[in-house]
Amino acid sequence: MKTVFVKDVNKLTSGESITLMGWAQEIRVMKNIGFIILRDSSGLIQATFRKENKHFADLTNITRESVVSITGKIPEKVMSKLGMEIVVDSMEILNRAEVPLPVGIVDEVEVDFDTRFNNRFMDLRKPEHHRIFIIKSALLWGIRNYLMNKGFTEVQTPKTVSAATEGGAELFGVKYFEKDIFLNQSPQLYKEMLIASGIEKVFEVGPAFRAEEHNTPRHLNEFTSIDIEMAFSNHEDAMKMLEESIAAGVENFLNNVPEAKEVSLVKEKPVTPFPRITYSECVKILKQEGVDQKDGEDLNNEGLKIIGKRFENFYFIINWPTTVRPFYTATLDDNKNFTKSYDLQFKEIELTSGAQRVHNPDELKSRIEEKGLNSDNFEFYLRTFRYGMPPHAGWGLGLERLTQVILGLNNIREASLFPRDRTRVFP
Ligand code: ATP
Ligand code: AMO
Repeated sequence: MKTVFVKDVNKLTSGESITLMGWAQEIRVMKNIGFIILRDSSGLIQATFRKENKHFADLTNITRESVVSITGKIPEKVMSKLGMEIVVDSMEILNRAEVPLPVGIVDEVEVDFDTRFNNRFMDLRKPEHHRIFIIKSALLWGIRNYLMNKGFTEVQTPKTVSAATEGGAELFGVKYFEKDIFLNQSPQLYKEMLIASGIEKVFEVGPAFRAEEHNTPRHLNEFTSIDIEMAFSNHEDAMKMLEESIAAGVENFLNNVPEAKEVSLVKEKPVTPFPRITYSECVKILKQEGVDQKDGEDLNNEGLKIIGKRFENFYFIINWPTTVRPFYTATLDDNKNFTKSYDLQFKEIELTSGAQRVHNPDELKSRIEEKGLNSDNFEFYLRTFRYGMPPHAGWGLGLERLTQVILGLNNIREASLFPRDRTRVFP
């Protein structure tokens, strides 16, 4: 197993013999000296070959991006501009890369989107692309850790299902032996059913599938949903859990990923609580601004841009109208036209939807039917409300959206290793 990473070399003393393994990013041979710029997942180092070295001649045969193992010593005086150097004693070529490369790693030439994503394994060798996933991982780890510390249990629910949750239109149908079923849009019904099972606080990190018809810069057909559900809680409790989870995730990547501060738009742990604005206040502002915004309708992109300008980054839009929220959303105690719901926004982009849920089975059944859905299809879910279902609340947070907005990526696909969209199910 590889034991020394490039980033560790600075901690070693000169004269020490080490073996480094990685990719030959650049090869340069001059009359009396030659170099390989060796890259591994942690950084770049210059490997220097003196003419008398038996591998000096090999340098003319190595192709860019070949995988090599290099043993050598850290020199007394580092000459490399990279600030990291190893003077080579021996080298083994572990695997030779073919030429030409499908996409370059260091070349400045603009590569079109399709070429990049058709060759994603190479595209990810670029440190700036690789770093997105290190940050995404640290962000998720911070959120997970926060939820674990708050007593949540991580669960896994089925992705092959027989009922829609978030409305019928965006569903992928799947042939399942002799039945027609769907890929799950959200673990919504299952996380609520687990509340009835008495686990009380659950979270899931898993794929969610949406048959989005149009290619947009912020929609994927398969994304990672971070979902929570908590018993004996209301929407306010769930919002607090959300803002604290996000603050913990951001804090974790800022503290643990080198150069994260330079590339992140959010440079400090976000201050909580996040500001809140009601849907009705938004409508009032938009009407004043001359936007064609109707009461009771979703806020469109133009409107969200205007509202987003009023906040530095994260904020909640709360109390959405009942007409635009799913059947499981609880209504306000004093006004059935509005809900105990919220979206978390970052500027104009929605990151999370959440709410307190309906926990009365009769009300839930009517709400399903009011949305034009067949309540018989939801019997497996409804029955769990008839034998002791606590009041509960939760949210669903899109991990790629969160990564996208925090890093200011102009396309959500940059935050997905192998994105799925209307035209792409490859590689
Ligand atoms: P929802 O929760 O409403 O099902 P969502 O979680 O995917 O959708 P968004 O899609 O960001 O959240 O919703 C915000 C706004 O984006 C919507 O009000 C709508 O105007 C717009 N929008 C949603 N889906 C699409 C799409 N496929 N193409 C273009 N615009 C869209
Ligand atoms: P919603 O449908 O709003 O809510 O989805 C929750 C969050 O998931 C992300 N998201 C997406 N990300 C990328 N591509 C998509 N096509 C896509 N669709 C959604 C967004 C969004 O805010 N059951 C509820 C959650 C709940 O109430 O607990 C739900 O799924 O970041």
